[in-house]
Amino acid sequence: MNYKSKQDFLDNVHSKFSNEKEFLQAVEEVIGSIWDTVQQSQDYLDGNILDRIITPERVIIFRVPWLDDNGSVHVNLGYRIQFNSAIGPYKGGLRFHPTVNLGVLKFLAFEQIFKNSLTGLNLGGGKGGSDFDPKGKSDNEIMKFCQSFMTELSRHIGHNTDVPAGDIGVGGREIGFMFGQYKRIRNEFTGVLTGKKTDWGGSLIRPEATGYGTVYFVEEMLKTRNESISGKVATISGSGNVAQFACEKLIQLGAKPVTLSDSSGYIYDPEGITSEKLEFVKKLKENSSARISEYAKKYNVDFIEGKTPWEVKCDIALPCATQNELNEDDAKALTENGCFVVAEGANMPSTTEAVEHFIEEKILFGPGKAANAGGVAVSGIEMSQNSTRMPLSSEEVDNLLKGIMTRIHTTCVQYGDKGDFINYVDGANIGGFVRVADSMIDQGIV
Ligand code: NDP
Ligand code: 2IT
Repeated sequence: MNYKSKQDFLDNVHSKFSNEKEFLQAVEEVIGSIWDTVQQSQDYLDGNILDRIITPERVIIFRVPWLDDNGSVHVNLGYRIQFNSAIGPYKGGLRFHPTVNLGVLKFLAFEQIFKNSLTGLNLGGGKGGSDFDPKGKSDNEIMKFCQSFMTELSRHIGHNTDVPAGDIGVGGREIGFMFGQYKRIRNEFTGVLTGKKTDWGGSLIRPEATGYGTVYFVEEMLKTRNESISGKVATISGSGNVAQFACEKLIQLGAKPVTLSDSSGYIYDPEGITSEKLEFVKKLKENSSARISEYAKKYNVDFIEGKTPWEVKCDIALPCATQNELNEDDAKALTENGCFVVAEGANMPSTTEAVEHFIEEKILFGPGKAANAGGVAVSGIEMSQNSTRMPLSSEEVDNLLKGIMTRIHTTCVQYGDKGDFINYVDGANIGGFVRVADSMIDQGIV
């Protein structure tokens, strides 16, 4: 179908998916970047690539019943969005959080298509999860939930079909419970999940990969302005997996991270978060109910309740918590305070208006699908270690990760260079899209 204009296409998408607001936000951004590229290709137009790429190949929604420690029965919704397999098996994380719904998971799976393409590996796009809230649950309840979730999910995934991993609320412990259940049901030991512990098939550096990769991407962006990370002040949101390892790499490279946060508020440590203080955070956050405010008590710094850290003066800001956690006012506060680098460790943490502001101001803005692709890239490397049954050393994986982040940066420059500045949003969207679209054309109308 040929659309009269970009607006005509977007109006149609809006009318079809009016209650999936995060999905609409993600689609609108990608379409904004790729529209001209599509109009210039007769193959893309003839193949109706736009309608096909915004439509998931398959959406699975299922019941997850589980028993709590008192014997009461609970029911949550489980999901897996198998969005696009043009360049590889579906790949993407599982999120357990009460805000999970179809629109959130469709946005995440849609973003994942382009992110995975940018890694240069053979990974399709997928995402899944549940509205289950891990906070306040016992280990036994988490295990029961994970087993019930996997009992159904196991019918739909496989190491050559769809390979889930972690995301918000899903880390090594949950991957362990789900892997155990998959193995029991299918009687096979395969790399069906990534983010496994190293004793049973996980990759070294996978826990670190998203945060480290985001900082490697920042390094590449800074090089375009003959700058480096050393000596820069950085604000970080979140205090989970991505935030912790972004913080760790910043410390290693001589920057001064001054904030971390969670859904209750943020801590501001003007002296800088050191390796020792970060160890405290890692231990603290092994319990998902623990609050970052404990840091403020222990190290006698400010805890700012109910707010995000974007009001703090910094050179570099790394949103590493969740979607739409940085709005237009936050973006203005950041640039007015001199911040000139923003890299998204989280998926779509900046609102549409915030992104527009960063681009108008021509700062170094690395969108999530480029900046946080290191996590899924090392998941791809985990899959290849599982296939060859040959583990790599930390140094080997870290070097591969650096190489991939550098190549993603090069792709962003190739497609996003506007002469006087690099639009990394266009660069990532077009660079990620072209490979998937060409593969879809090669494979016919499927
Ligand atoms: P974790 O569960 O380890 O940590 C999540 C952090 O974000 C916690 O500090 C949590 O605070 C905070 N957070 C979550 N939801 C909200 C909310 N609605 N409002 C405010 N704060 C919130 O998750 P990850 O670190 O793995 O993921 C963080 C982000 O990075 C997500 O956007 C994820 O999609 C993205 N990402 C993750 C990758 C990975 O490999 N893990 C790879 C690429 C991207 P609280 O404890 O209070 O809930
Ligand atoms: O958003 C993401 O890229 C992830 N949560 C990681 C996905 C993966 O398969 O490692």
